[in-house]
Amino acid sequence: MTATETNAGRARIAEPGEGIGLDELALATRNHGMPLEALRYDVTPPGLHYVLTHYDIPAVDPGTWRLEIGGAVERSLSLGLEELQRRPEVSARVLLECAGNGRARFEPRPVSQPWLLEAVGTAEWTGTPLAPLLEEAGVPADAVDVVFTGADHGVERGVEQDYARGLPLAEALRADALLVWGMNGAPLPPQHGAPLRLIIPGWYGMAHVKWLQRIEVLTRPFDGFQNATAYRIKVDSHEDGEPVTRIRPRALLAPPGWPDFMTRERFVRPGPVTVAGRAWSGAAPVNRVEVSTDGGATWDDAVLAPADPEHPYAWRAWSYEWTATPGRAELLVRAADESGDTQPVEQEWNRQGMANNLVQRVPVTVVT
Ligand SMILES: Nc1nc2c(c(=O)[nH]1)N[C@H]1C(S)=C(S)[C@@H](COP(=O)(O)O)O[C@H]1N2
Ligand SMILES: [Mo]
Repeated sequence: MTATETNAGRARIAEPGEGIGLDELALATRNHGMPLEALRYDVTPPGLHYVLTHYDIPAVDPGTWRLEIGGAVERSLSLGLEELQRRPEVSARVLLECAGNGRARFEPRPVSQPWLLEAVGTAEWTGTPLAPLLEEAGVPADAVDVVFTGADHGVERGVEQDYARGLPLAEALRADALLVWGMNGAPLPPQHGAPLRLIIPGWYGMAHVKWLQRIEVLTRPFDGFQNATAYRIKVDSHEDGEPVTRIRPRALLAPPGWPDFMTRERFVRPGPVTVAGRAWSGAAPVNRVEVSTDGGATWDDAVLAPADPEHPYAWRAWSYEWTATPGRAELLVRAADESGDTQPVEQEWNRQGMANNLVQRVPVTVVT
């Protein structure tokens, strides 16, 4: 039997009222989110950063591993980890967010990794710039895309593949595109792509290829599964759809007070409550965060931490002073960025559940 016969080619949409299934639960236990209380940290502590792996974490021996750079280049390069680590070293604080963040909030629900809102984290990544390596290999004038291939292998909607993503050449040549071997001052952990991964600040998670082993320059657009079939924003399955690229604006709040163990419902006491969280956008700097404490009827500006020019692709802290009065309240938060983009209050559905930056709603009971 071929892989194609074992699997349907199309993404499945849940039936109306269909609960999360065991297959989605299996994905959710492998791929964990960042608990929202961790929004308090500038840099997400080890183990709290979200994880998303399509197939298995591959076994890679860093001693024998090599990075191959080839395709339409003037000279192919092959580099071991130590050779890479002798190159100029830089660190950058960069936020990652999975393009599927918010998927399980869509109605109807696209069946895949059922993220609520936690598929996000900010790390300090250490490595070396990609562009000088591409220049050493020699990029031809008619180059279009650069393809990054990981050491992980699997089958997805019937298509057997190594995880591979193409990136437009201009993005790959950005001075802040990095090949990294370190995370938060320690070696890159297995689940985050050891020994080497790509970091392309501002893009949704799928572009930051982990367990990187091959970089290929193409003189045509890459038509592999993760670009041509997956990561497309489309409503009808027959459309080509728009490719998923940069992170849309989003603000999240760390739910205040204390939770109920089972329902995660929140409780606070009456009086002053500081509501705080983080905001980000991959296209342009965030310039406004607004909070509603009445279910979206009225909005008020939150206080945004000063912009940090050292870390343009990290998240930004914000806070809001709320005076809680007994009864039920619903907290909402939304961010806008300098490009004029903001978060929708009503869902803008697509069939793969991509880039859903619908505003967060947190019901809170104010107890006396
Ligand atoms: N090789 C490889 N790279 C990958 C993936 C993968 O499955 N295989 N998942 C991508 C996706 S969808 C996301 S959201 C990010 C997650 O990175 P993290 O697990 O370090 O948070 O890695 C990306 N890079
Ligand atoms: Mo992702």
